Amino acid sequence: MTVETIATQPFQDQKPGTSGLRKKVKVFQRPHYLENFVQAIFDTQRDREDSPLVVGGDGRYYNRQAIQTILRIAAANGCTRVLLGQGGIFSTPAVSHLIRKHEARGGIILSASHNPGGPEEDFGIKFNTPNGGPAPEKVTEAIYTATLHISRYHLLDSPDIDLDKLGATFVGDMRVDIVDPVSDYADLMEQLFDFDQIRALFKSGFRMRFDAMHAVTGPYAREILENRLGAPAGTVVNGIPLEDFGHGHPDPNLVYAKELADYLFGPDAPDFGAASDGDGDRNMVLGRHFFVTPSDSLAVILANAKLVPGYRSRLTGVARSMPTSQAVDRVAAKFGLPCYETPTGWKFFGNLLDADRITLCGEESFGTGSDHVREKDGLWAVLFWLNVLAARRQSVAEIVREHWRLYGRNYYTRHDYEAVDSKAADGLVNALRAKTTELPGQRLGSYTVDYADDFRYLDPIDDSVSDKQGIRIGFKDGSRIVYRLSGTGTEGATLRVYIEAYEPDPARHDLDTQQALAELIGVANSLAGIRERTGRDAPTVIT
Ligand code: VG1
Ligand code: CO
Repeated sequence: MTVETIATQPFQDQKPGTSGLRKKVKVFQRPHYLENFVQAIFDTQRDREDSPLVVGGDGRYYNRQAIQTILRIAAANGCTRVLLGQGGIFSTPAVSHLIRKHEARGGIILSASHNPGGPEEDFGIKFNTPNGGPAPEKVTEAIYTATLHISRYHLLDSPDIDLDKLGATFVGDMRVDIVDPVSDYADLMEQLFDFDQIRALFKSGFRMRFDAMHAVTGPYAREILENRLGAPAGTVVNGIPLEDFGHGHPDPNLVYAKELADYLFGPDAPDFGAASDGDGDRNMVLGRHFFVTPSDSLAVILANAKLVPGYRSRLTGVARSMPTSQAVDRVAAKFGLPCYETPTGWKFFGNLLDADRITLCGEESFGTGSDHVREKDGLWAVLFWLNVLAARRQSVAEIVREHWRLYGRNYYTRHDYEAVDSKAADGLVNALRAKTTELPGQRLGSYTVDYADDFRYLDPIDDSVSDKQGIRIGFKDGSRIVYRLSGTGTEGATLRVYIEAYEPDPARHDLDTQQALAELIGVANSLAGIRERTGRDAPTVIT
């Protein structure tokens, strides 16, 4: 076996977005495309070079081929050891855990998360640093810069390995340990949550459904919920990871997890329902006839953390991404805990977690997590809820309603306009940015603007600055409108509009969300000129 050095030319489009490099599979299949990006990782990430590299993905189409290529490049670049999930499978939080457990040099995760999979669909790759978390901006910038100057990559001329056979194998001199992707992660969950209490809950007849959406969490959920916690067989549905996610869109929300939502709102609804996304880092949580918004979920998790062994008496603070509703802020204030507001994307929580400034964090986009790993974690959130339900023995609806009575309700919605013309989307955001200076003090309908800006984040740990993170318009009564463009889409632009209003009065806690927010939604549409600029009459997805 020989190391070949292959001449290549830069691609101009390898700038990682919110969560790594995401493109159509067809783009990744172009000669040298994946190779260039992987070589750029090895050319720039030289910490702990003698430690293992963790590699795995969500099982989508092209996962297996990409892994063989990555192994050849890793071996040719002097990597000594790789930890690989059996079948090329690892959920994103499981990779994060293994990096930390083995003090690895980092990880390469192959996923386009909630985007569909298949030959015509999406693929993605991202590098996680030795702390287990997604690379911070300075690292992704370094990798991107390397892709712009690359002229060669190294490849070991070696045969494919069998990805399914557990145990050690070699690619040249590089040792590859193929491990069960589930067991270490399941053990970690057992350390954090009261499994005995949850087992007793299932014994008492509590029923749930977990929809793995044909994506990576199936094997994890089966092992944890059915094998270790005693939930009846069949609790986990769509539990076998498929390359095309069964033609589905593995995005756990009311639109794409409709089957689950219909079941939870139907006549035979169980007590609890949950789903996760392609790579296992997101979660949706439902009670019988009740949907929990992710923003509320984060607030309820914080409010009930004392019921969960792994968190009982060790909360240092919380953080939420900027567009996430301010529900958690109210709980933090009551507990006297600091609450940080970060830009969208899990990488921005990393420094706060590493410095122990925060214990829990979350995003409105169905992402919740803690300092147990450095990624958001879908099953972790589901287990947190199960632990709370087992300790309180109330329904999901009762718990959330009681939470609103105590703290008030933050009505919240997100409107997504997908595959919008990129120029139109940029124009819309630029026009809003230009308006921000004149908005404060203005009346828009019955709302008065308090502040308006394009969010700029100063990281309190390393003083790095991230600007242009989204237009925020705050009103005097605490309501907000946020506009930002997605950094994970692969077709045109996706405009996201986030609308939030605070309602302290319990008599007004049972309104329909879109109705409760109707006036503010109108304000958001007309202020940005969404129809005029994008030609769209209605959002593609309303959450
Ligand atoms: C979206 C979400 C963001 C999340 C990101 C990655 O980004 O809004 O909150 O962190 O996806 O999620 P954007 O830029 O499209 O709004 V995922 O599950 O990659 O892992
Ligand atoms: Co994901």
